[in-house]
Amino acid sequence: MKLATQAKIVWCPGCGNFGILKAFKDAVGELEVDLRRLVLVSGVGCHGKIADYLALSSFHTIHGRVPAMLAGIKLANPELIAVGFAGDGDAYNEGLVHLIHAAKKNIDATLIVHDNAVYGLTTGQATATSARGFRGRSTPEGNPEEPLNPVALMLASGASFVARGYAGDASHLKEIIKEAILHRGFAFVDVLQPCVTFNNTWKLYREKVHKIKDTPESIDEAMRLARAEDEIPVGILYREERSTYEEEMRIEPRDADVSALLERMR
Ligand SMILES: Cc1ncc(C[n+]2csc(CCOP(=O)(O)OP(=O)(O)O)c2C)c(N)n1
Ligand code: SF4
Ligand SMILES: [Mg+2]
Repeated sequence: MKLATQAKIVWCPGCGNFGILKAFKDAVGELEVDLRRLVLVSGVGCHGKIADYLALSSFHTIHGRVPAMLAGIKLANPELIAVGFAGDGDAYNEGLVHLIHAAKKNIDATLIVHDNAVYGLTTGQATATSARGFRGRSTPEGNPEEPLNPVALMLASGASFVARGYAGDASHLKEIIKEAILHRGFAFVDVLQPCVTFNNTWKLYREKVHKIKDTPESIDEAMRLARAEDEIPVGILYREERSTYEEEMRIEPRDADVSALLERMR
């Protein structure tokens, strides 16, 4: 099945979102997942448009509530494969509490965060992941705060799969996304995504990003990599097997074929 839609892509030329779109499409193609079971959720922001560019069932939800929607989908029908796309402002500012609780509960869903370290759609305000000193609309004199480390936060919150990807390496990101979708439990992927218009980090990432070979055995080692500063490690930093919230709640699987449901409603 073709995943592209008729929608015109309105992201700025050179935006890191193109790499994420490509990686996701290729991951879904290679996994050969049952597309009737796949449900997407996207948040508010430039990243949120990704749902318009994929011919799949999707919700475009309100700002910060992507993890809450993923939880709702899985509690309504655990047979569905739920994948969310959020922005950094979306997930790490507006919706931070929802993110932490989705990880803590171990909802069986994947969350991909388009982390451009800026509020892109609203033209360049600082978010939780903006670098100290970042100059934008809300911080003309430079951001006075240290950035949040979302990967370290997710490790501390109990996410059972934690990864960092890079939009400039769609092939490596595709492999991470495949593993995230296959993971049973909350799979979190923070994607370093340059915003050419309001926070152009291409040069920085080209110099500092480096791929890790193996996933660390311990959470302490994962945390050390998450907090590394001289270079930025990308790859799967942590994974563990743990029962999911849906299993603990003993939610009954349902028929995932939406066409049969629609037929019954006619
Ligand atoms: C509750 C709420 N607060 C603020 C806004 C305004 N708003 C719309 S898009 C946006 C920026 C989104 O930034 P981010 O989540 O980082 O996504 P990006 O545009 O960078 O992909 C904001 C603040 C909103 N829609 N809802
Ligand atoms: S404003 Fe930034 S994040 Fe939004 S489409 Fe343009 S380059 Fe991409
Ligand atoms: Mg952003």
